[in-house]
Amino acid sequence: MKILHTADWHIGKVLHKHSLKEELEAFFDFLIETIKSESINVLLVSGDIFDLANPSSKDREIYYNLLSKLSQLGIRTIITGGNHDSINLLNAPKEILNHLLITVVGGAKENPEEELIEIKNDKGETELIIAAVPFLRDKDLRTINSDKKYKDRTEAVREGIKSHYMRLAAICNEKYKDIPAIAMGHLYAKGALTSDSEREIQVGNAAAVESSIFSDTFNYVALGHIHRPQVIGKKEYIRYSGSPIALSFSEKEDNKSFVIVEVKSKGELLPTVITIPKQRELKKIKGSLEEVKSKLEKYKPAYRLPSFVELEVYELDYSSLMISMLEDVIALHNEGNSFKILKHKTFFEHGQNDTSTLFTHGEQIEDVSPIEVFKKRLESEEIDSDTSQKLQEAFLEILETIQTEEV
Ligand SMILES: [Mn+2]
Repeated sequence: MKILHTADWHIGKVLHKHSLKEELEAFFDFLIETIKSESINVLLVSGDIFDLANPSSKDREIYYNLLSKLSQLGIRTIITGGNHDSINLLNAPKEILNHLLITVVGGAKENPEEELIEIKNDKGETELIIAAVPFLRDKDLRTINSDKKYKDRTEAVREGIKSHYMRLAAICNEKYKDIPAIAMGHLYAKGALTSDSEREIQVGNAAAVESSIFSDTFNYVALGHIHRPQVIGKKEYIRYSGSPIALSFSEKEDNKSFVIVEVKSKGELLPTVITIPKQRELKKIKGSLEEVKSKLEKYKPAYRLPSFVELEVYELDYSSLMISMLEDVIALHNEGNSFKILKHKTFFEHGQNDTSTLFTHGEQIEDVSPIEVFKKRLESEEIDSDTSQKLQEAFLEILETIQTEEV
C-alpha cells in the first residue's frame, strides 16, 4: 500500500497582490500524474487547504475540481483542517465527499477515537490506520485536560496536544495492535525550520511540541504547518512535506516536494521525497541603485511563469530623488512580461533624520506579521518579560479567533 503525504496548499494565496494560482494548478496536475504513475492508494493532506477561512468561489471551484479528479482515480483521500482553514467550511460537504472516498476532518472530534480511519484492502481487511488529527485549537485542548492546572497557556497547549496523540496511540495499541499506523498533524514541532509564510500558532518556539509526543505506535507522522520540507528530531519518519509551492520570498531556495511512503508491515516507514517541478523563480536582487539597474537588465528568468522579483537597494545617503528614480526603474521593468518586481526596500546608511522609524523605506505592511507589529509596540512599553509574554499570548488568542472566524 502506498501513501502520498502533502500539506499547506494554501489555495487562494496571493503574494503582494499576485496570484499563485498558476503554479498551484500545475502542482495539482503533477500530483494527479504521480498518483497514477506511482499507483498511490491513499492521499493525506495535513491541513491549510485554503489560505483564508472564507475563500472566494473561484478558489472553492479549484478545490472541488481537484477532488473530482481525485475521486476518478479511485484512491482514498484524507483531508484535515489547518490553522488557516475554517472547520465548518471544510466539513460542510463532508457527507457527499464520503461517497467519493474522500474523508474530511475539519476540526478536532469530541471523541478522538473518531479521528481514527481504517484503510481496508480489496479483501476488506484493515491494512492501515490513519490518525487524522487536524490543527488542535485552544478550545479543543482545554476540554481534553480541563481538570488539570497549568503554569501558563503555553504549557497547557503543549500538554493538550501531547495527550491527544497519546490517547490515539493507546487506542491503536489496544484495537489495532499489529496494524501499521500513520498520524497526521498540523502543528509546530520543536526544531522545525520556519519561513515567512506560516501564521504563528503559539508564541515563538515556547509552545512547540517535542517530537517524542509521537509514540512509536505511529510508523510515520505526516505533518503540516511548516512550509519547508524537513525531517523532525532526526527521525526520518516524522516529516513536514512542506508546501507544494513557495508562498513567500524566504522560500525561494526551497526544493518543494511531497513524500511517498510504502506500507508493508508494522515498523518505521521510510519515505521517498519527490521534488515538485518548479514553475516560477522567486528572485532577490540587491546592491546600489546602479548595480540593481544593471542586474535587472541582464536578468533572464529560467522557468515557465514570469519570475517574481524582490529588490533591496543599499545607498549611503538618504535621497528622495533616488527613491523616485528607483520607482521609475520598477515601473519600466514591470511593463515587460518576463518578470514582475513585487517588492522593494531601500536602506540608507545615513537616514533622513535621526529618529528611528519602525520600518525602512518601501517595507510593506504585508511583509510584517501581526505579532511582529504587536511585539514592536510592546518594546515601547516598560513592562517585564513575563507580562510581555502574557500579552503576546492573549494577542495571539484574539488573532486566532479573528483569522479562523467561521463563515
Ligand atoms: Mn500553512
